[in-house]
Amino acid sequence: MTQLFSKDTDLNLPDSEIVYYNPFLTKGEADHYFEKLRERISWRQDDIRVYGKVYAQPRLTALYADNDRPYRYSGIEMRPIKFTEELLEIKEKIELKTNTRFTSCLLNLYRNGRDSNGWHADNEKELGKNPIIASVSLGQERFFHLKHRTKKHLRKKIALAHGSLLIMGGATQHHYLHQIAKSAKPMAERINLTFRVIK
Ligand SMILES: O=C(O)CCC(=O)C(=O)O
Ligand SMILES: [Mn+2]
Repeated sequence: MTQLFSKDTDLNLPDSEIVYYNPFLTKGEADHYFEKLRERISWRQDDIRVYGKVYAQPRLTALYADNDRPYRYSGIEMRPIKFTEELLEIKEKIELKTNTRFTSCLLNLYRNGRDSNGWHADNEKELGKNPIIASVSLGQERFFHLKHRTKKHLRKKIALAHGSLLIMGGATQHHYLHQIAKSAKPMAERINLTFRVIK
């Protein structure tokens, strides 16, 4: 990881390759993209199936891509919309930093502290064996929790700042789960973009 990416915080968690860049976007860029994406993305709330029960997903989502390959998780199949101008601009900045061509972006809108994203790994088979995930955060700072699947002492939580970029690569998804937990504190909206390579 440290060879791949030029600088910033390496999380130094065993069995993972995770780097946090903050800031990645300037405050002006981050404010601009938050406004544009809030307004222009086709946000939707899907039903998910967990242990046979159906729930409304606790956040809004959208899928954009440069192809029409679907993405399936939690019993949902999402079909992508063509990348918008803003997403293409952000994608290009990330590609310069990571030397990777991303095909798709899964977006999340957390409306308040009750919205969340439960423990999971980004390990769907269409992402391939050791997926690289590039995650941009805009708006309300929220904690991103990581925990090792078997070594219980390996856990970390990091506050994802407005305009930051978190990259997960290597074997991270095999060994770690991540989540955005609910919070009882008053929280404004947060937009998260996860750029992925969908095969
Ligand atoms: O909102 C975040 O920072 C994480 C999103 C996430 O893990 C996902 O969409 O798979
Ligand atoms: Mn994830």
